[in-house]
Parts: sequence; structure tokens; C-alpha cells
Amino acid sequence: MNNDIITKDGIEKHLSSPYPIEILENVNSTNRYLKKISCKDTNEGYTVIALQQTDGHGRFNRKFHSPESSGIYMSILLKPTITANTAVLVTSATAVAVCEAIEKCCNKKAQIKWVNDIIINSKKVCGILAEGTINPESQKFESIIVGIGLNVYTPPNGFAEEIKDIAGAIVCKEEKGLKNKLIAEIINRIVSYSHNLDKKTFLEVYKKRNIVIGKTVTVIKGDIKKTAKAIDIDDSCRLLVEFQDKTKTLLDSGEISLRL
Ligand code: BT5
Repeated sequence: MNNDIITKDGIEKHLSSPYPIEILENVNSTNRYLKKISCKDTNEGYTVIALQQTDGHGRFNRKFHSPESSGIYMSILLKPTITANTAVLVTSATAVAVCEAIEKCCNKKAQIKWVNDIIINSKKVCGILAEGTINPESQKFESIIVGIGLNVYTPPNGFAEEIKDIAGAIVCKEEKGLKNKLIAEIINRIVSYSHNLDKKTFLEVYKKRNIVIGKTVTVIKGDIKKTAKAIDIDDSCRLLVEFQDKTKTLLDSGEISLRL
């Protein structure tokens, strides 16, 4: 991992537009950092990347393991003109962007587990966390920060005990310049998709790459767990599930578990 170093120049040469990039050695969380520094005047596409996070987090404040140098931990500032109830589209568009970038740079087949996990060979290699600020008057987003954590390589001491059965790395052999290329390819695609969220160009790909459709899943709501079959994903990226008593419901976020 000492040969694949993240650098500004290395990223910039693959970017389709000159998005501002900031690289930090170490931070609690790139999402939290970007939230603090972003304001009305911060440009869209502003990206913060950390070599390590001490308090990386996922949804419901769960820990996202972010060890030094084996992964990419990045947050991108977006300013899409969407309302609160379409925010899930940012997460889905990001999932598609990440899969496409992985395939282009690493030639690996990447799939999506609704809503926000990227899977390779049945292991989670990436998690996405989108967090937005809403203008109370317009009910539209002022900005959305999209955080992406990728396990590019297996950490030198292996994955932590609590994730070792579910986590995987994108590649097994170190490649010089790979992280820079991946970062740039992800930024290029996310900014482009986020300008066209209403056209939902990514939606068909999102569905095709999703591994949950047709599978038996456990729907988790608080302490309640119910078995259901995942039937479809609708145009708002909601998951249609059918419970054992044949009742159906559309899940718009929340939690399902699926044995991979
Ligand atoms: C996520 O949440 O997977 C979203 C993770 C987003 C992380 C990025 S890194 C840059 C930015 N800054 C942040 O602070 N966050 C974002 P969720 O779906 O809630 O999944 C969390 C669960 O994934 C944990 O409870 C573990 O089971 C598992 N997990 C934690 N670390 C992992 C890792 N490195 N690889 C694979 N799985 C992991």
C-alpha cells in the first residue's frame, strides 16, 4: 500500500473538471469535516479525502472502519435541486457511480445491496452515507454531502474482528496510482449524475446491479424483524417487499439484512 499514494496531482489529471480537492492525513470523519467548512460559497464538487478516519461513521451512527492507507475515505459536496423526499436518489446515483468507477479502474464486477452497500464476491467493499441540509422555506436541499468509504486493499493486519466476515477488498494486488484514478472517476460520475437526478438515467443500472431483487430478506424496524421477499425497486428507489402473509410494502430507507 506504500506504492499507491493519494496525491492531488494524481487525482486532478483524471478529473473531467477542476473540482477543488483537499487531502487530509487524518480526520475524525470527512463528512463531519466537510459539513463544518462548507458554506454557500463552497464550490460544488469540493472533495475532502482522508488517509485515515478516527471516527468514520455510517447510517444510524454505526462505525465505519477506516484504517490507514488501505482504503479511500472521501466526501463530496453536491448542490442538486431536489426536494427532501427524493434524497435517496443521491445515494443510489452514487452507488451506480462507484460501481462504474470500480469496473473501469479494476475490471471487477461490482453489485449493489439496496440501499447503500457495494458488493464484490459477496463482500461489502464500500459504504455510502449522504447527509443533506434543507432550506426550511423551499424544502429543497442547500447542499448534500456524500461520504464514500472504500476498502481498496485488505488492511495490513486484516479487517477488524467485528467485520471480518462481511468486509472485502476491491483488489488484492497493489497498483500504483489506482486510488487516485478511482477517486477521480467517482467524482466525475457523481457530479454528472447529480445534475440529472430528475432524469433518473442511473435508475435502470441501479436496479440491474442490485442483488436483493428476488431474494428473501429480513426487514428490520427497531426491534422487530420480519421475513419478506424483495420484489422490485420503484422509480423512487424504494424497495417493494412481500411479507409471508402476502401483504406488500414499499421501504424507502431503513434496514434489511440479506445473507450473501
Ligand atoms: C455505511 O453505513 O456503510 C456508510 C459508510 C460511509 C463511510 C464514509 S467514509 C467517508 C465518510 N465519512 C464518514 O464518517 N462516513 C463516510 P451502514 O450501511 O450503516 O453500514 C455500517 C456497517 O458496515 C457497520 O455496522 C459494519 O457492519 C459495516 N462496516 C463497517 N466498516 C466497514 C468496512 N470498512 N468495510 C465493510 N463493512 C464495514
